[in-house]
Amino acid sequence: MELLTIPFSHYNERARWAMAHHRVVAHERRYLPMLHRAAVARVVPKAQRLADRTGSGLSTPVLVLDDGTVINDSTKIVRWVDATYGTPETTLYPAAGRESIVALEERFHDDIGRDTRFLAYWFILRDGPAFAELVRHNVARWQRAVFALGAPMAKAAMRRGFALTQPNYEKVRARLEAAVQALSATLGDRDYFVGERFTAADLTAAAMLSIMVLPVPGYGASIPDLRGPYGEFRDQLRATALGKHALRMFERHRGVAPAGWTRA
Ligand SMILES: N[C@@H](CCC(=O)N[C@@H](CS)C(=O)NCC(=O)O)C(=O)O
Repeated sequence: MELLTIPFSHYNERARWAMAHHRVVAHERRYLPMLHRAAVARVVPKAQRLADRTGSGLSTPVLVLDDGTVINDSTKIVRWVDATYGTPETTLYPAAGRESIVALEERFHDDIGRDTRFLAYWFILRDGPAFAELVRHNVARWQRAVFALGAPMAKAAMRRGFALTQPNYEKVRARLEAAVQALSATLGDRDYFVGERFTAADLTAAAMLSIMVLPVPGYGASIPDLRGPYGEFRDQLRATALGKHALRMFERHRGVAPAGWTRA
């Protein structure tokens, strides 16, 4: 099977992590933002291109099964992988906690994920060397060449697409800080969000926060050292209960890509 990704995106990390958890192997086809659109349009049928609260109809990740079935949403991918490969011991949705897990997952995906993505783009687009490094280490040479030509246009499109303005930055940062505080209080000093084991709620919380607490062990893309305002905000979040939970989940449960995982 194939997984189409924007490699450094946390929605993609979420799908990769669920696959690694169940030792499911794929060929990962990695694209830079904007270049992903043509690749996704080639495999996702028109009727299946549905925008949601966070992504366009051409968003990544997209999982293409060997029989041609296309699953183009990280939540659906996590559920499909778990239903297909999970056992009562390994499932990310143990029956006893399922309802709470699904509710938490939705909140992490819709709210935390949207805001951490905004902030990651906000910070990285203001740090030329870090952005160049992100591009250099994560995709094939032809994409780097195309991107070098179109970089100013692509950056402008991302600024427009995510409405990266100063007032929005202030609003999103305050909203994320409040959400992190509330979720830290919900978690308290427990290791996991639901019950005594690792579930899809923990995986999604950690994946959605990951790009704001990097580096974390096992992340499926190469991320530059975060300096300046990005690094300062990262340090602030790593000190919260939610930030510590994310680091703990990556340390304990992320592992490396299963043998046989390939990338282009
Ligand atoms: N609800 C989708 C959202 C995914 C999403 O927003 N993906 C971003 C990664 S940064 C993306 O591909 N954005 C580009 C686009 O929407 O065209 C999911 O969970 O898979």
